[in-house]
Amino acid sequence: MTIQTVATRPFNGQRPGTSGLRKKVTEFQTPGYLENFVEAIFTTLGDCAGMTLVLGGDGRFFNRTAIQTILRMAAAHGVRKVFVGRGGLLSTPAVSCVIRKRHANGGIVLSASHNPGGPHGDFGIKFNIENGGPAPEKITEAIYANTQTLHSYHISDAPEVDIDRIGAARVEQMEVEVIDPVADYAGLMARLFDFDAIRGLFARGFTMRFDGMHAASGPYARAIIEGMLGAPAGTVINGEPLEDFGGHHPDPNPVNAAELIALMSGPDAPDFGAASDGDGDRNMILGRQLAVTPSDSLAIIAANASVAPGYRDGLAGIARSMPTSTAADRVAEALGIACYETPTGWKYFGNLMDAGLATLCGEESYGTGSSHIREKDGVWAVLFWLNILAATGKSVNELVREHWARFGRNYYSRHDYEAVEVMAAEDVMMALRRRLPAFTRQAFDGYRVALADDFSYSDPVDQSVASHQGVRIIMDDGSRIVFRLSGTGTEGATVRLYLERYESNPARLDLDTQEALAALVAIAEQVSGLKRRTGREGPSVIT
Ligand code: G16
Repeated sequence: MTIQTVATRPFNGQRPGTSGLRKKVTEFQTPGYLENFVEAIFTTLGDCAGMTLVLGGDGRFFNRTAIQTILRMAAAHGVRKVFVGRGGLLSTPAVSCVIRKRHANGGIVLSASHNPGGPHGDFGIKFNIENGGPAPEKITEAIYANTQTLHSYHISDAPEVDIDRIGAARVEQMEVEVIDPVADYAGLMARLFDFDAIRGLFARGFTMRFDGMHAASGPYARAIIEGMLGAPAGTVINGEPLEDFGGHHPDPNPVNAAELIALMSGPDAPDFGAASDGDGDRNMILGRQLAVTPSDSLAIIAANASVAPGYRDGLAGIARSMPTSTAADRVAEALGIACYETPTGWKYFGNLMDAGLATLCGEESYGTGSSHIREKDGVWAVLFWLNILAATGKSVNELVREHWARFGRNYYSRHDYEAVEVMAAEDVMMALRRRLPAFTRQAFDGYRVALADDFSYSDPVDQSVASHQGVRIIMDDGSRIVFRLSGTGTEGATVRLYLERYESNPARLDLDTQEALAALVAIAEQVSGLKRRTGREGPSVIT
């Protein structure tokens, strides 16, 4: 075994986005592309001697190849030990859990999350720091800067490590330990939630379907929900991770989890439905004929959190991303705790959780989590709902309706214009930014603008500032229109239009969401010319 120094060249476009570097698999297969980015991570880490890392991914195509490359590069950089999930599999929340539990210095997550997989799909790589969370922007920017100046990378020529068998191996001086991907995580869940109460729920005949979408969360859901909690076999569907996710888009929303939605709308619908995404960090919560919006899910979990043993002592605070609805803000107010508004990206929650300012965090993009780890967590959210259902004896529908009756309802929807021309998307944002000052106090079809700005966030812990995080138009009654460009797509640009309307009149809590938001949709078009500028007749996806 020897360590090789291989000449390389900087590649364009290796700046990490909302969540790491995501590109087409074919781009990652370009000789030196993956190696360059990994070398940049190790260069940013500096002296790696004595370091312990965690490595795993969502099992998509190229996962295994990337794992072997990264192991050989880690050895070449003097890393002391790497924990790898068996088969190269570790959900994103499990990576975070293992980093924290085993006191590792960080981890490398291989995933393009909810993006499609397979040879023509997407791949991604992300570095997490020792708190278990995504690296903050100062680190991702340093990694990017290093990708642009590297001329060589270092790699051992050692043979492949058998990652399918639990146990220890060596690459050069580096120890590799292949671990059960589920065990640490399942142990943590058992400490947070009342497993006896949930077991009782299933024993009484409660029915559920968990859609693993042929992605990373399947083995976790099977082991915990069917194995530890006694749900009947078959409760978890599509539970086998596949390299191409069975050809589907592993994004747990009503559009991409259509099979589950159809089941939950049918006459034989189970009591509870849930799904998770490619890397197991997103979640969707369903009752009979009801899809709970992620923003409502965060608010309902917050309002009922004390039923779960891990949250019995109360919440320090709640944090949500700016485009997420303000439903959680109302709960925080009722609980007398702070609610923080951050830019989109789980990395912005890390400091708040580390400083003990926020316990629960959530995003409109089907992400919910807490300070138990530093990633959002799909299976955790599902278990939290199960714990609430078991403790209250109420149905999902009852919980949601009672919540709206108490706090009012935040009608909410996201309209995505995917894969539009980059120039057209930038044009939309530039035009909006230019016109922002003119919007303030302007009246539009029954609404008056209270505030129009380009969201900027100043981190209360380290005072770092993130600007240009999305254009907000906030109305007098709290209704909001938000525009921003996605940072996770791999084709052209995606414009996201977020719409929110607050309603507290008990007679108007049961409107159709799109109808309730129609006036705001029309205003959004009037102020942005989104359809005209992108040449689209409407959004490609509405959630
Ligand atoms: C990532 C981030 C989330 C973000 C989501 C969508 O999630 O971790 O914080 O909300 O992308 O981001 P964007 O609107 O920029 O596409 P995931 O599940 O894809 O890792």
